[in-house]
Amino acid sequence: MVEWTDFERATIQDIFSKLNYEATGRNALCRCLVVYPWTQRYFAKFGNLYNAAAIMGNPNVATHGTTILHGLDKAVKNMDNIKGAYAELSVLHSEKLHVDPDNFRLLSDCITIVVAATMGANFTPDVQAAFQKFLAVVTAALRKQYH
Ligand code: HNI
Repeated sequence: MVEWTDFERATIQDIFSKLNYEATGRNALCRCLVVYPWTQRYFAKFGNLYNAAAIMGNPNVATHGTTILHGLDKAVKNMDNIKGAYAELSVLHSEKLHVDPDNFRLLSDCITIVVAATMGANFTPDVQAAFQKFLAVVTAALRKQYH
């Protein structure tokens, strides 16, 4: 089981209590699709992903970005059993969507960059350490059902 300090728990709750899910989700998924263009292969049905402007203006990308960020709520609410909380979602990404699990780390990095840009000076090294640990635990949980 993952051990969390009081500071880590409080930091994660604080970040998500102040999060703009729509803006953060859209910006993070856009970054992932632009910076790592091979990830676009999973979203063929989303329509025009031709360039960064098209991706930023794509309503399906915006909607899915919000879905992903709300997907993190499951971990925020189950800090002591993130692995169990993501078993079903891991199976979906592995067996139905066939998402290369390395992409979880890439999207997590994009989420971190967007949160850091939003928080500015408040995204201290201690806060970053807690947030990246949180996303690393989520990523490990999403990889768990891959065989
Ligand atoms: Ni992901 C669907 C959460 C990473 C590609 N994804 C979802 C759903 C959630 C979700 C929630 C909706 C499930 C449902 O409909 O029941 N995805 C997450 C989370 C992460 C993540 C929390 C990591 C932080 N997903 C990724 C990555 C990719 C990805 C890295 C590909 C690069 N996800 C998808 C695709 C779908 C999806 C594709 C289906 C979208 C659709 O509408 O068909």
